[in-house]
Amino acid sequence: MQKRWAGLLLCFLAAAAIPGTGLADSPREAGSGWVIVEYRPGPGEALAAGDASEATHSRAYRSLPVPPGVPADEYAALLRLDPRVVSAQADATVFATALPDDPYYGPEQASYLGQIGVPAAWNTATGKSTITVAVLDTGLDLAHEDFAGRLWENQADANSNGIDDDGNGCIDDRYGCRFINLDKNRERDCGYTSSERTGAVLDDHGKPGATSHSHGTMVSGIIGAAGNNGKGIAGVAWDVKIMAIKVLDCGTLAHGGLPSGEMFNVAEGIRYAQRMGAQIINLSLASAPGDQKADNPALREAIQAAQNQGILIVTAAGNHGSNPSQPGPGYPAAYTQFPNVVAVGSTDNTVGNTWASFSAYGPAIDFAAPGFNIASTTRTALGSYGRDKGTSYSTPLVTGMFVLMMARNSGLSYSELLQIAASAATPAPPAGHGQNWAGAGVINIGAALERMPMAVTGTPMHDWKDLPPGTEVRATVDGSECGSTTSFGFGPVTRFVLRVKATAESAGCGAPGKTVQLHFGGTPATPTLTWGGLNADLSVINKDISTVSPDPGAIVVQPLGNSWSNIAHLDADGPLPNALSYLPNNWVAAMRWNPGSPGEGGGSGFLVAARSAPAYVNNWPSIQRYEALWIDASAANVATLNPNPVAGRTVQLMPGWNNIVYTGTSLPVDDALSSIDGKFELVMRFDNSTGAWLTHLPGRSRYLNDFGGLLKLQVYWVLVTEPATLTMN
Ligand SMILES: [Ca+2]
Ligand SMILES: [Ca+2]
Ligand SMILES: [Ca+2]
Ligand SMILES: [Ca+2]
Repeated sequence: MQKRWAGLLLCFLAAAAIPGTGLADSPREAGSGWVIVEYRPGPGEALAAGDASEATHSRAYRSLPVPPGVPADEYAALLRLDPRVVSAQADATVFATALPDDPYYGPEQASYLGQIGVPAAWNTATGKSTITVAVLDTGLDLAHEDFAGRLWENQADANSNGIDDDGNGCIDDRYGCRFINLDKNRERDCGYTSSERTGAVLDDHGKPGATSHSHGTMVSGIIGAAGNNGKGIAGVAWDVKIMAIKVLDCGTLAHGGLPSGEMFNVAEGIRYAQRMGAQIINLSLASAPGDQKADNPALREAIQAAQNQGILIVTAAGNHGSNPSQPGPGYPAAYTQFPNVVAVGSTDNTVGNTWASFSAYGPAIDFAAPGFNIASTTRTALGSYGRDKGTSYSTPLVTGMFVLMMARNSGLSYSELLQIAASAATPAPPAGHGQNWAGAGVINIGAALERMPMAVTGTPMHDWKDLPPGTEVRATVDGSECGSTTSFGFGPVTRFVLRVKATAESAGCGAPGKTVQLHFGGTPATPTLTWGGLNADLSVINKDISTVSPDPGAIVVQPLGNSWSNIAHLDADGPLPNALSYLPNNWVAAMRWNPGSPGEGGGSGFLVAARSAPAYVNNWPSIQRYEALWIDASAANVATLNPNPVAGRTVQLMPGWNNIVYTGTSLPVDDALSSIDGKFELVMRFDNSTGAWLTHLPGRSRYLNDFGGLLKLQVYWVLVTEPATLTMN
């Protein structure tokens, strides 16, 4: 069986332990929520003559903190109303360059990580523990100090009972799984006793004193060793989960101490990684170039399945570049038919990131990354930290880049990530052989992060009801056009998928602290979106964004139908019927719903005020502003002055139906009624013009509800289950 599968070669050359080193500094901070205000010079603040050349300095700029709960832009708009204020605008958030305090960062890593923009990338993303990278390699030192909290775990089989509890084909696979065939050499040199798939994923590469060792632990550390923890090195991603999949043995004498494995087991490892939820797979391994046995259907099917699920496979080109007869990359890097397979070559980062003469080359190479003196974690028993060279170690730098990109925006496809990484790469200098060795170029992780767009998906709405397919959806930032698309029908709903450009792609567009304004059909929508700073996710999924009918102006017009209409009393408090003098003269009777609480002995019912009946007929002597009433009249428009209700008005609601005048900001129903969350079952509105009842059932699909939001100064019926205080802001 084993002979059918090609042997694998590792893509590293020689490792060395790192000597002791000093500490790097670690300035870290993040600011947000400030408004820059420019005040006019007041009396007695006239400029001194000598200051004329520095007029801008003599103006009074001040930085004011934004009050909690208030969008910075709105606070700035408020301040601009002050006649003493010349200008006020929300401050952009900037971040100090966050350098990690890991002791080997400065002396060992800063040079080559600086060349590929990693410190700049850390201004906006340092990783995310929700992202899982499967490392198919020699395993991992699970107890290493720089992997504390970075181990992916399979909770469903996190025991040692010898049983595959979760039926995933691997026994006791708490941290990952081992896929290695047993043979005589492995039995003798590695101490393996079976080919069984188990959770035995400890890195066993190298013996004490060996010049090379800990391949899997090194590869994993480059991707995701804990950063800024004051220990060892910093991974490109300070925070990520590593799934350890052992497909390479300890390095048998038969292979000169080089770890090896079977391509079939690599395919099995890819399938395991996919099943168990990895988003990226790192393969710092390759077959010998030209070994056609390595191109097998099992491997192709596993890669295809990973591609179908949007999983990136980042794989080493191999170290055969110095052999002119077979310089090409081995498999799986050699596959060009799978766009999710990213083949990585090495630069010589000690000589201007030129081609590293060991690095395999050919059409399949997609990116290059530094490959010399790459520092990382080693097995604790062998000294914990070391450095090495080879495409094995360029590959995890590229994997780390994709982790940071996914941390910055979780909503992009792998092909979008690849396109952004390619556009951000630094063109590579040509090599003497004249062939492609770096693909799109040398990765620039900082530039890639700066180019990440905001991804917004949802439904374009007006008053929180779907607008039709074909609606134009646009985004602006400070008035600059930063992306547009057209909505489309998706079953019964309307959808859009919008990319909002970053300022690195289109000047004036997104940057930390900036406000993104969406427009549906040319109308500004609410709420606006904020371009987040450090470790904020730029993916916005299904947030309710809507254009909203404008609030009533100085005059509020309410339509009456023929017969009964439900309107808001916006005029002053007063005795009935005189207080209703704004109604047409033909009104007959008015009623008000009086909610009651049966448990407290009260009863619901209508209070009545007839216009020209004897006083003893009426049980409703006076009305107050913001009461809702029914009026029996003929069709007309009723106009009253807008009382401009203040925010924070409260209404006491009783179990059963309540008829209210909504005086808060126009909002989606759930937001408008958040103060009685969980206590209301149904909201209704009577359309006076048509005489129809409209309903909104919380939790029901939006397209089945008649309305989706509460609009300012409209009248609603709310069915509540218990006494509740509604606050309208
Ligand atoms: Ca299992
Ligand atoms: Ca088990
Ligand atoms: Ca560390
Ligand atoms: Ca490729």
